[in-house]
Amino acid sequence: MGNIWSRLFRHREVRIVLVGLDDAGKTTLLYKLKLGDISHLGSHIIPTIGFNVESFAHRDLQITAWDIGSRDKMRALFRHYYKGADAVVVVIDSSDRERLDELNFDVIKPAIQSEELETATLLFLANKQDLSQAMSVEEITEKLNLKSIVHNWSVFPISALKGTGVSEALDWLACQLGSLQAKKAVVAPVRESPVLEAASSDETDRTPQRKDYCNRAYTAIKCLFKTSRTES
Ligand code: G3D
Ligand code: MG
Repeated sequence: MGNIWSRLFRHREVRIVLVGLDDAGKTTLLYKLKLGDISHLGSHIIPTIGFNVESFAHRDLQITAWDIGSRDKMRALFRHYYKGADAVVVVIDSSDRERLDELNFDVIKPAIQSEELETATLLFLANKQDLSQAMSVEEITEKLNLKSIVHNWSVFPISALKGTGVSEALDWLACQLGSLQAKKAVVAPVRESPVLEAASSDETDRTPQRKDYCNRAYTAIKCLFKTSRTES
């Protein structure tokens, strides 16, 4: 009995690898995921030499995340961390238009061509959305030609520094990796806030809220589709 109980409720362990160009925000994201509040770290996040690894729980998953140093010569080493990875998270500096080609050539192409990642899920994070010059998810999707990728993938806008968008992205990932709790969370109905409803008589005020519903609904549909495929 105890055995069945622990099999049903134990955290499933998954392994993810964070990659991207240097300065994209991988280490900032890792500590945001691990610690939640990172404001006390200030400028203590130093450029990564080698790797950082942290383990943390998200819903019913126990996630081990590897953040790999990515200065030029280190990028060739990414593939050594791919073996056994359930997912690769590509962190993108959305404010850096100049380096998208470099990102594509040095990081994305080798990842999608890697045999080790044939069945892995790819999550692209358009980081630094708090900056006014940040590219939108649509612009990044087009410029990186993400729609041509055959893996299970998605892209989310986030700010690792502020923490915005991170839990939505992680829920999508957890959902793809079989988290029952994440599936329940993304399919849960979104209630309109009475305060917002009363305050926003102007149609344009409601647009971001509607967009959020659309994103949630889209994630939910993708999750349900995934669930029915894995269960059948
Ligand atoms: P890396 O591990 O991918 O190399 P880091 O990147 O996590 O070391 O972050 C590089 C710089 O980007 C850091 O600034 C960090 O604070 C900043 N950064 C990370 N995420 C965000 C974000 O969401 N928004 C903004 N505005 N900045 C972010 P410094 O100044 O310490 O080099
Ligand atoms: Mg780093």
